[in-house]
Amino acid sequence: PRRDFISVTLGPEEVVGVGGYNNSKAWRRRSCWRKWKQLSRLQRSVILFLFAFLAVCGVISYTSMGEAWKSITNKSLDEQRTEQEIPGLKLANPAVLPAPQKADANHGDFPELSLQKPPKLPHVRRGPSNLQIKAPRRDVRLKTRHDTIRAVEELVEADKVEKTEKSIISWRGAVIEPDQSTEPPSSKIKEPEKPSSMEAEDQKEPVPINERQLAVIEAFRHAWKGYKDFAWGHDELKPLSKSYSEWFGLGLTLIDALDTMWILGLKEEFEEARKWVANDLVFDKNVDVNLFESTIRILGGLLSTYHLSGDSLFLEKAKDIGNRLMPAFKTPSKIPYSDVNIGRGTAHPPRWTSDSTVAEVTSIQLEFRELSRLTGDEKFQKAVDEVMKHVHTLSGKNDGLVPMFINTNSGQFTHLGVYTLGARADSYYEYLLKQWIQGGRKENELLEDYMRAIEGVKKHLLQRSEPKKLTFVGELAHGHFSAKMDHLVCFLPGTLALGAHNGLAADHMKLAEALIETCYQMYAQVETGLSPEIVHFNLHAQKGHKDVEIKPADRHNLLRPETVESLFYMYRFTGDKKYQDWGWEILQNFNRYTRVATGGYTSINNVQNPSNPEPRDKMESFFLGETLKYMFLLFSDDIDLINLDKYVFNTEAHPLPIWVPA
Ligand code: DMJ
Repeated sequence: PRRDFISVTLGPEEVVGVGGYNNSKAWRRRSCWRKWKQLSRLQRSVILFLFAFLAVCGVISYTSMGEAWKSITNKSLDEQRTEQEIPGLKLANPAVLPAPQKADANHGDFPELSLQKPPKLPHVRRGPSNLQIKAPRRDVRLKTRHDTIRAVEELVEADKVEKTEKSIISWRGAVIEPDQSTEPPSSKIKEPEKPSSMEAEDQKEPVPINERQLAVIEAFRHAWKGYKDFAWGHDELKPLSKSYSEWFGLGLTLIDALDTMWILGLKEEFEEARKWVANDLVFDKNVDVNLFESTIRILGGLLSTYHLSGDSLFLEKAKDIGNRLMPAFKTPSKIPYSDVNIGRGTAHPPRWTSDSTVAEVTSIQLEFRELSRLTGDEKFQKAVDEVMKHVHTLSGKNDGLVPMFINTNSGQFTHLGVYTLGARADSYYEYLLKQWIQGGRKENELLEDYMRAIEGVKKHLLQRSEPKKLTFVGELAHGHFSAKMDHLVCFLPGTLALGAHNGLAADHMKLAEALIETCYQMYAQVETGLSPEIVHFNLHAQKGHKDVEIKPADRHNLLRPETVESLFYMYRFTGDKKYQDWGWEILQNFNRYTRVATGGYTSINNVQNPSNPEPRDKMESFFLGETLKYMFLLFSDDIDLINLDKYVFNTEAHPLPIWVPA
């Protein structure tokens, strides 16, 4: 059925010729070859030559291109790695530091660089290492070898500084700088503050100790020998009977003397005393102590020794005694009791009254406030601030002058109408000013009370004696003026001078100058050249009478510090050498009439009898804590030996840091 078609068989050429399509590989090969055959011999030679030439060029360029590509690839990898290690830092040179070379040699290599001063090391703050701002490790571009070497040296130096900063707790026979930025206590409990350390002072040329200071050191050693031989670890030396007396049984003289030894540079004695504190000072004792006395002598002494030495042992002990004294504040009025049993944690007033002494409850503030600042525990400061705030508001003052007693139940002054700058009121005035200074001169109520009180002194208590017209501070009892002045009042010229130094009225300095002259006369007009405990001034000229009269009951001398203390302030602020000379006279008279040959110094009963001053057989702890310390400072011409813009002395001569130095 399918037979009606025509079959035609064609050769390859004919198929193409008729326009048919064939793209097979075999056909294409055959076609190229036919074309090549159709070329002339010359044409074929030229083409072959061109192919050969291109092939040679290709081989050569392949080799060099490969190298170039390889290096490009490697470099970018290096850069990527460097970027990961030091973000933002691109090194122009390979990241390999050349070996350090001497600066000079280096300088020769790079004549275009002038030799610069060594770069200032970044300031590293004092304080616990974890709080220190470390020397920044600079992300610099190290452009030259010179720069590189300098950078390495800087880092080595910075590391050295860091290590030194961490390890500073060094013996220093004298001055120590408080931390530049001590802060008032915060409300949060924090790590203990590091003590004001001393490196700045250590870097200074030490001021040589002069002859008079050496004499003080000798006197101290003599006193210390007596204490060590006959009273070691007890409260007070009895140098004549070669024994001791106990008051609290807490090594009072030893603790009071710690910072004096530090300031005088008595390293061996200090180390020995430190060992006693570490091994034998125990506060867990069933013993009644006087809150004020143990605060100013023990707490104050431990705190200042901590600041001077940087040794945390003293802070630990300070915390312990501070805590044990706190029960004193548990009274209906929050005015503390006079006595505390530091073992039992109970407190009470004296047996015969529920009153406390005004000076006592208002002269524990510097110490408790500092304890709060150091521990971060505000309970200490709160308790003592409350007392000051309360006293600030009380009635019963007379132009800023306070009575001598305050009741722990009612919180009111008692025994109204008697005003003195002496016993039972003295350090109230001193601590108004000193708390204001300690806190950075911001607490206006304290300043107000201080300024008002000094006006009160001027108005009610100042008089002039005859014949020398010495200005003195008497007492007022129910409207009657008494020309009686305790030696204790001789703290006042120093305090007035300190106030004037801190910017208070210039007439305070004038008054200080007049009063220190009087205090000196209380020594100079007496047969032994030593002041009695109390003097009465003559208000009327009488033939053959001096300015100073002494009653038989008042003619003892307890080796008290107040006049020497004020001489020290006066010399510091005026530079007038007469104050040093007066102090020198007093030291010589202590040596003449109170020195005990076998060791120690003694209080005497009669300053009017040079042939028999009647030794009392007792060396008070404040002779080492205060009197000799102020002597040593008075004879020094180094204002940085306890700089008064950085430290404030408590009423027992223990220097505590000013929180915001002037
Ligand atoms: C010291 O304990 C203190 O100076 C106190 O303020 C007054 N009495 C003695 C020194 O005389």
